[in-house]
Amino acid sequence: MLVGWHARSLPALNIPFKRARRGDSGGAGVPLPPEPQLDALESGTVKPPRSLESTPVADVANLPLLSEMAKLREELSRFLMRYKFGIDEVLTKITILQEEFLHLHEHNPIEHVNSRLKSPESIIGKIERKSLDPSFDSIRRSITDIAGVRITCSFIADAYRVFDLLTQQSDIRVLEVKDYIKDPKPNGYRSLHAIIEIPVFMSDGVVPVTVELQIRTIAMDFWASLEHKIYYKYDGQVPSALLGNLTETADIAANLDLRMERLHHEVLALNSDPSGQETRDRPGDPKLKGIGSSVPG
Ligand code: 0O2
Repeated sequence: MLVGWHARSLPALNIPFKRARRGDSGGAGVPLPPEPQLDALESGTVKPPRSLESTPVADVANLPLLSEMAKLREELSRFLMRYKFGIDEVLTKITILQEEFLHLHEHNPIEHVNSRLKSPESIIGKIERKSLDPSFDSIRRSITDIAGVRITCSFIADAYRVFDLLTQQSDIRVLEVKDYIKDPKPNGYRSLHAIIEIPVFMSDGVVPVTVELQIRTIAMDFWASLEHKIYYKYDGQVPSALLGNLTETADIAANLDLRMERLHHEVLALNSDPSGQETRDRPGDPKLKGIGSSVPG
C-alpha cells in the first residue's frame, strides 16, 4: 500500500458507478444534477434542481449522497494528482535530455512530446471492460496507463535511444515493455511501449507511480493519429476494406521510416571529416555506445 494512502472501495461509498451517470437519479430521492453542471452548481452559476432548491442549505450539505460524492471527488482528485506528478517527473527527465542533446549534440532525437491523464470516465470504462474491482487499490494495480507520455522521435534508432536513456536511469523501474516496432500489431500499429514506475516525492512520503511511455517516429505517430480518428469515426466498426487499406498505409509509413533513416545516415557520413572522424552525433558516437542497441535489424 502507498504511504499515506488509504485504499477505499468505491462501492463502500454506496455510489454505484452506473447510477451516478447523467440523467440518472441518486439515492435519498434526490435527483443527481447533470454531470457537467456540478462545478457550475457549486459556483452558483447554475440554479439547483427544484428538489434541492426547496431544501435548506444546511440540510443539502448533510445529505449523505452529496457529502459522499464530495468525499469521492476529493479522493479521486488526490488519486489522480499522483499520476499528474508522475507525468511531470517524466516530462522533466525528457526536457533535460532534450536540452542536453541540443547542447552536446547537433541532432536532437525528440521531435515532440505529449502527455495525458486518463479521464475518470475512461478509467470507469476500463474498469467495466475488464470487470475490475472498482477500488482505488485495484485500479492502481490493474490500470497502468492512467498517466501517459508519448515521445515522438525523428528516426527509429532515436526511439530506441530515447527509450534506453530514460529507462536506464536509476530511479526508473521498467515493469513491462511491448515492442510494437519490432512486432507490429496486426493492423500495422507501430510504437515502443513501456510501463515504468517513477518515484514521486509527496509531503507524506515517496509514492511509486506508473506511467505508460509510448515512443514512436513521426511517421508512426502520423499513422496512429489518423487511424485513431477513423476508428472513432466508425465507433470501432471500421469496414474491412478500409482496415486493409489502413494496414497497407502503416507498411508504407514503416518503409518511409527506413528510407529516411538511411538518408539520415548518408547525410551523417557526408558530414564526417576526411580523417574518418565523425563531426556529428550519430549512433556510432562513442559517447552513445551501447545505447540504441535494441534497434531491430
Ligand atoms: P489512449 O486514449 O490513446 O490512451 P490496455 O492498455 O491494457 O487496454 P493493450 O492493448 O494491452 O490494452 O495496451 P497497449 O497495446 O499497450 O496499447 C495501449 C495504447 O496504445 C492505447 O491506449 C493507444 O494509445 C495505443 N494503441 C494501441 N494499439 C493501437 C492501435 O491499433 N491504433 C492506435 N491508433 N493506437 C493504439 P488507449 O487506452 O486505447 O487510448
